[in-house]
Amino acid sequence: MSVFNIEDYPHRRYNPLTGDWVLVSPHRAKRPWQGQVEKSVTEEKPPYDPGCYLCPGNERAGGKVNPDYKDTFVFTNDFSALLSDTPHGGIDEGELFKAESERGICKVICFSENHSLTIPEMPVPDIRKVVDLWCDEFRELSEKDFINYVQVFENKGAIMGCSNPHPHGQIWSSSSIPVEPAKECKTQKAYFEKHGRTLLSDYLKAELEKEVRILAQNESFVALVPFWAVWPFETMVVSKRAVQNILALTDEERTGLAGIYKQLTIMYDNLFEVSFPYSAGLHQAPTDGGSHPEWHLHIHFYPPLLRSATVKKFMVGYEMLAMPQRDITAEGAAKRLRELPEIHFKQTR
Ligand code: H2U
Ligand code: ZN
Repeated sequence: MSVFNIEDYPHRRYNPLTGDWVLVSPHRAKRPWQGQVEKSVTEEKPPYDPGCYLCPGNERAGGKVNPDYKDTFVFTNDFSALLSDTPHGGIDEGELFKAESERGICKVICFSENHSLTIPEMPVPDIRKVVDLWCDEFRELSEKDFINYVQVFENKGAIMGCSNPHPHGQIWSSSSIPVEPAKECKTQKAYFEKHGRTLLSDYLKAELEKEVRILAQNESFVALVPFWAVWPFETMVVSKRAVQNILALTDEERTGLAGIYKQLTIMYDNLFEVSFPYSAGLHQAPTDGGSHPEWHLHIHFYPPLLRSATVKKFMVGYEMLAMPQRDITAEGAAKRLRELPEIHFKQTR
């Protein structure tokens, strides 16, 4: 047998943020593809849709009417998964049956009054208004006694179960720290206690030296494909400064966040010349009153597409029963994304 190298041989990669592993099978990326590859169709949407529950002036479920807003608009989710007045309680029948009541607040955020836009098509100053709204909401929610974690996220595209193309995101905030951020709390704390630096500042420094997985950067943020990516074009945006949450960002850094979000999502749209679906969300320190010097603000992007505008990766079989697996390497994905034009494909037509 010849000597192992990471480009050609199956291996597993460690995710230091979660403690999970991913199986990488680079040799399989070379196999022929016989499935379908459909051409993307970009249907143009109107800037106002009378049937959209997020457009200004329209009625939502339950009869509430949206104001005639401009730019951003936030409201409490009409079908909130978490409620602020859930009574305290639970089930504790020993080791096998446990349940705990959970309190929280869920919000919906419209990014623009314009139904036809998405973030990569919005001007940076308008995306900055979204960042400012995230900050305002994060501050307000974090100040509540019973809110210990705030999850800001965006579900984009029908393939992700997104119910409406109007540009929007959500915030779910809760009393307990949810599963994924809880893993990152543990790993970042252990790393910080050992080294006195955040895990992601050391990781970012190493990635900036290696360059192979870097996609874009500005003064304040870096976009990269993490070494341990699971989804074919999974990426992360990491702040250059080790800040615990978005409230610690300077004015310039807030604009930097808006800028990198646009840059990255343009790459995504340009990859298959389609409005690229994904779930993305900010990971920030818990809002439980602790100072959390170990926490380092970052954003995960989990897009499902694999081969074309319609062929997505399925997390099935071995992945449901054993562990996640990928064929195209993180480095290969980074190279493809990095080499795309910087201008949105719609502007070149
Ligand atoms: P998606 O981003 O996954 O499409 O979710 C949109 C949210 O909007 C969803 O959580 C809420 C749903 O509960 N919603 C309202 O709050 N009011 C409505 O009139 C329809 C949808
Ligand atoms: Zn709309």
